[in-house]
Amino acid sequence: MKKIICITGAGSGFGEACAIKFSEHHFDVIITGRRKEKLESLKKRIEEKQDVKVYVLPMDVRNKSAVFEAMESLPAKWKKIDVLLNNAGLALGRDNFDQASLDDWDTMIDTNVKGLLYMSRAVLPLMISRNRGHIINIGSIAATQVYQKGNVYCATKHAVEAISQSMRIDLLPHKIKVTAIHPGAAETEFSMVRLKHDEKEAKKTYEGYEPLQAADIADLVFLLPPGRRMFVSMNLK
Ligand code: NDP
Ligand code: 8X3
Repeated sequence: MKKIICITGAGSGFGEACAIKFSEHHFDVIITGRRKEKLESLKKRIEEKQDVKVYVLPMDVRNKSAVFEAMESLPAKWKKIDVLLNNAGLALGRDNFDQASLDDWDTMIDTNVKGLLYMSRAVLPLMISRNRGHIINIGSIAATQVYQKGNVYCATKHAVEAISQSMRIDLLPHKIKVTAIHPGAAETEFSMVRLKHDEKEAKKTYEGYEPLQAADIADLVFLLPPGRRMFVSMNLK
């Protein structure tokens, strides 16, 4: 019987790289995200290469009822989730506090904080009933540091670290391990999303240093022993 990992935001970046990495290590994979076509394409690529199964579960983590209904809809075999990777998240805008868009703030809080909470609560009963499980939360270097014009994105990632610490304590009696991984800047769709598809501005994000790649994070997510916290920095050029 293969182990099962459920990954949020698996259509690109870290989530996609983690789906590939875990499939290479014989995990069956539940992949979630809003863009169904990205998930279907990933499923095809993985199943062509590896002797594993991929279950596509499109959802928006901000939609509380959709998250719970999606997990409930899983066939019994797929409910035996060993690892939940809370990865879906985004930054929107690089604006001073007094100028930032309130809608951007709402979206970041709803996705990075509330989405992670909903997913965790929807999956936890499945783990608790088996008295085992591992939750991995993707934070950011912004989980402990703030930078200019990072305001609410940094706040959401501080929240991810605080939630991870709480989970680690409260879920110990159920033998559920909790890991938080805090990457520095990595070259994914992240900057294009943050800068609203302004390619020139997005490229500037990585000037002066060598960004991490999604595969670097996937290697760490796979190797890190459960229950830890890790910071990952990028390299100066
Ligand atoms: P990407 O933009 O490549 O991936 C983010 C994924 O999250 C997308 O596949 C997106 O899929 C999904 N997502 C976004 N909003 C929602 C939603 N409401 N519901 C479901 N899925 C959603 O960026 P990364 O891979 O870089 O980001 C992954 C995580 O890593 C994020 O939490 C980010 O904050 C964090 N991070 C990123 C760093 C970086 O520099 N790249 C550094 C540190 C942390 P879809 O649009 O299809 O829903
Ligand atoms: C993304 C990396 O440095 O923009 O979390 O906060 S950074």
